[in-house]
Amino acid sequence: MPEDPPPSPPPKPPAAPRRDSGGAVVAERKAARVKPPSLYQVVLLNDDYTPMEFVVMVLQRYFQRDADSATHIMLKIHHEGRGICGVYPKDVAATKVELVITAARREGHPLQCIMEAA
Ligand code: TYC
Repeated sequence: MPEDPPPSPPPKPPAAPRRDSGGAVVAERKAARVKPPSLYQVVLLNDDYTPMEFVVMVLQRYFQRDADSATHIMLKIHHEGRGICGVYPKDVAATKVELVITAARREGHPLQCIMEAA
């Protein structure tokens, strides 16, 4: 007759709370897991009235594009109807949308700027 496997050892009691050298109980907590912020893309939409130069200026001023990159993105929007200006955490994306729309309306342009989950 084969022997039974040895019984598993009894469960260990919970560890005693740690005490510092002065005898105080030291509270320990796992570091909170911090989720990376969810990202949003800021998108410009084409229209028939906003001047190309204004869109290029917006891309340079609010999205840190150089002249070539800004022109390229503007032309893509002009031909395809929309284009991504950049991808940012939610609050940064919302601020950029607000700044772009405020600047456009101040100049009387109908430019549309939106944010979408990336
Ligand atoms: N279609 C505009 C024009 O011909 C230019 C334009 C480009 C407007 C991009 C908006 O997001 C835009 N003047």
